Amino acid sequence: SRLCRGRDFQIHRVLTAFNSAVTGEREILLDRYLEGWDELVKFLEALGTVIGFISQEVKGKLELVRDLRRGAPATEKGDPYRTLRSMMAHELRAGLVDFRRQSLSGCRTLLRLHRSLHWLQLFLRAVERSSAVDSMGALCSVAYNQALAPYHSWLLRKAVGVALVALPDRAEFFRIVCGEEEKGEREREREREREGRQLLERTVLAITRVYNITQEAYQVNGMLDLP
Ligand code: 1PZ
Repeated sequence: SRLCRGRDFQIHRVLTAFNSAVTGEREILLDRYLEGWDELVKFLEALGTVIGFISQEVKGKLELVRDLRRGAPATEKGDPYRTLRSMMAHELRAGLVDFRRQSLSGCRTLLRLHRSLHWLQLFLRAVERSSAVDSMGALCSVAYNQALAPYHSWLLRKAVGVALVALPDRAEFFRIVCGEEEKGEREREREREREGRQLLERTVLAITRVYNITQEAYQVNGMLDLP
């Protein structure tokens, strides 16, 4: 749309991907889920080089799941990596899920992405409620401490703290979310922020729906703590 041509990143693609990831049977389509993440990676990349290690991490996880999908293509018996539930069933049946040690299963890999979506939900909700005085770095780290830090080592938590200090300011953030070329005018900035907020709201809803279904699937299979 006209509103949201931000560099390479387009938030409506995030919205579309996560909306179309959910089927009528409350299945999560992995291809759509990964596409949603591809777009989020573009957003991360637009934020600057300091948080480059974060987008590298996400890309690595996306690649791993896609490699697994390519390695176990559809047959007449089914398509193992078509949906989240089919992946879980396939990997459990094939003994690929290790409950005691780190492994390279799709289940444990996607769990990291899933926890990151939790971070993203918390962060975006905080952005929605925020005002001009709140710094993006602060909103990020509050969400980080709640959603991801409990799973990270001390060293990593420190590195993330350093990376978050280098985040761009609010105006730049909304420019990326809902980019326009012109800058500066107060009225225009406010208008852009309003439009950005509306799209953010719908995106948060789509992500929350995907998150909740995914959470339930991990819970049912006792896989919320996969190492
Ligand atoms: C908008 C600014 C973004 C701030 C993001 C908040 C901080 C995220 C910190 C991520 C650290 C990445 C370094 C590698 C961590 C991995 O050790 C862990 C566990 O994986 P394992 O080692 O078990 O294989 N990886 C993760 O926890 C995944 C973290 C990804 C974070 C992505 C957040 C961005 C979401 C999209 C934003 C648009």
